[in-house]
Amino acid sequence: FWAPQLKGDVDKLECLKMYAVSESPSRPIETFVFMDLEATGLPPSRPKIAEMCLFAVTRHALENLQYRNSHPKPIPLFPRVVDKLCVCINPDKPFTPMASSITGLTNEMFSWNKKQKFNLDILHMMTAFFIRQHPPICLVAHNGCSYDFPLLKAELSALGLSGLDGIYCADTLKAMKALDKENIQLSQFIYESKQCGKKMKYGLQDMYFRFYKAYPPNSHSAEGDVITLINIFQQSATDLMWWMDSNARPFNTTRAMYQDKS
Ligand code: DCM
Ligand code: MG
Ligand code: MG
Repeated sequence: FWAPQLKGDVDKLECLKMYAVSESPSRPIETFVFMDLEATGLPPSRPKIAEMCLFAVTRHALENLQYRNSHPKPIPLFPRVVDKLCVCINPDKPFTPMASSITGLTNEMFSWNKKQKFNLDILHMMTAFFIRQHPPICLVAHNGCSYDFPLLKAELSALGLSGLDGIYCADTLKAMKALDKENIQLSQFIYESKQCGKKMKYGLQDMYFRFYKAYPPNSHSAEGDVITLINIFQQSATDLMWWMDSNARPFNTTRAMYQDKS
């Protein structure tokens, strides 16, 4: 009974320490770069990236969503003006059976298709992609603080690179939990869930189901997950952007998921 409470308190302390040394952007974020990574496994397996997808969407697009009339409520249309970068990366490490099964990726596919490893060109592609976006720029990933950001940091660190200068990052899973807690959004849904004694679920697919009453297509492909993330972001874009303006932190303050052994 005590352990989880203590762990929670330690997490809170870690968060406070982190916020003490990091700063949120001094002006509103102008570009949200939605990101998803597929990799060889979960954090304990020291995964390597196999696929990276970035969709850059402007604040303007998210503040001026168009809707398709639909019953019982209108559905936001996917933004039309979006820059996209999807890259296959030879992870040079065996996939765990689970990771291979959910992503549909195998090590053979990368060698058959002569795909290159994570190298300096990936950083150059990302940098060129970012230079074309209106700053401040914020990377957005679902569970990003626990998975995508530390993993990207680990891969960059392994190449001796410090990170992504001037880029912020924010985690939609954290944001959606925080907003639910503040009762800013979805109060009706929380009320209904509590009535049924159900625990709120915040996974990408659960969040999509919450809004669209169907499971998202192309789960566990980097591009499919980015599209799903944007679809759920659009459902409470104003609140999420507001939360990120004050809670985004510099990507470079991310701690690598693991240290390179070599
Ligand atoms: N992953 C895994 N096992 C799971 C879920 C995820 O090994 N049950 C790993 C492989 C995925 C990566 O995490 O490529 C990213 O997960 P997601 O597809 O949810 O973005
Ligand atoms: Mg993901
Ligand atoms: Mg994914």
